[in-house]
Amino acid sequence: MAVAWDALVEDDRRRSEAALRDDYEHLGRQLARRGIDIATVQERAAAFVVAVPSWGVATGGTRFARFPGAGEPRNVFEKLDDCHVINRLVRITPDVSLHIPWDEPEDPAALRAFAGERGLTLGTTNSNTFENQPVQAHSYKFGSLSHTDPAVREQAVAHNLHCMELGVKLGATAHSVWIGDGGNFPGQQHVRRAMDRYLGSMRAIYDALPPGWRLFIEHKLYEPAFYSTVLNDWGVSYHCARELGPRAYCLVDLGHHAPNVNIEMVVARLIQFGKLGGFHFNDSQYGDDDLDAGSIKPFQLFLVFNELVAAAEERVPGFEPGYMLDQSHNVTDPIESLMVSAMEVQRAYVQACLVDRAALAEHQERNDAIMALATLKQAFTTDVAPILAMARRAGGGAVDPLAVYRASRYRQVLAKERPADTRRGGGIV
Ligand code: RM4
Ligand code: MN
Ligand code: MN
Repeated sequence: MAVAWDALVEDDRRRSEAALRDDYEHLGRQLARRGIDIATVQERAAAFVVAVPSWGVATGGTRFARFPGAGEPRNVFEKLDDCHVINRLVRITPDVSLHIPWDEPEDPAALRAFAGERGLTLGTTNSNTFENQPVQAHSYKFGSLSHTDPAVREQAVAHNLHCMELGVKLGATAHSVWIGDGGNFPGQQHVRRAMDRYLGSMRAIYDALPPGWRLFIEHKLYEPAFYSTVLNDWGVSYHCARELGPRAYCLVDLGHHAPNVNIEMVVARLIQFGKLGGFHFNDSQYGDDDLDAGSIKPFQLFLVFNELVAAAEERVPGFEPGYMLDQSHNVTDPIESLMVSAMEVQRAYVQACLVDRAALAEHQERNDAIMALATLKQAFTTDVAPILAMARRAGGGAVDPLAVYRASRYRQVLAKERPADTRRGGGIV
């Protein structure tokens, strides 16, 4: 469908030019007083990238209901069209993570070409053994990679091998495994044996990892198993990644921890132990809420990036985390939510780039807790919006992506091409 993005973006740039320049110059003077060159920070902002999840461009749902809207993507090609819109406006999301079999292409080469024409890469494959597919011999009701029945485990391993073979054709370089395995009731599972079985299956997957690829394993405290999960926290994830070998890494989804867990500490430890593979960014109030990044705990997001930027600046060997979003939208337009999240993650990164690390180190040496926190707060409370906007502008994106997107009426226009599934209550606003 033809939206005149170039014209809309041009309008937005013209409208905002004077105010943006004013704000940017003012911030530039403020930062210069702190010994920071705003142009250098802008370059770092522009170089930042975070992948979007193909599954995030469709409306999610809860275990109670899903409210599909008109104009939603109906297949992986339409999903990539939506991902293209996101990147067209925010300029920091050129990579898309695929979920298999939700995104299973009939012709992988055609899908890769379709993505390439839109300036997108397909860097990570995600396997799905947490639900049954219409055609499959064995059920995952009681688990997949850790199932008691070897036939179920073999089927789940085969699915992961398939994902990686497909990924090679798509140009991916990483495979990510999250399982729903666990127990809903005390006593349901022999906890140690389930772990042994999981590791056995993961070894088969690790051994088939294509050359140059990394394997990510994602822990989660609970859900869909409500009493225990097999890969329940970062410590277990770390142990498993170590057991598997040097190309296995831990993936941290911000919504997969117990309330109040100090996630930046988890991140720091995984960096220190050489096993931080990447992130699924989102935000949460209670559990795996999959809310937009930065909507509930922006300071926590900043503190996570404080660890990441420190590690990058210290050139910690092997430090090369992959940044991805993982969220689900029930009440917002997924394109808007993903744009907001990408920009919030970028904001936290840029704020972390402003931390006066020499001063922080000195306060830490002197055990000056007040000044150490003040140093972090100085960076966190700096309004870096003009830097982000200028980076987008220089990269050909929108100064105000939400405004441009709304002006495009993309979803309304698409509603005709992609009608909602009214049998499931879609389309009623
Ligand atoms: C899980 C987990 C996985 C994602 C699925 C859809 O909670 O976060 O990363 O693939 O949801
Ligand atoms: Mn996730
Ligand atoms: Mn999740």
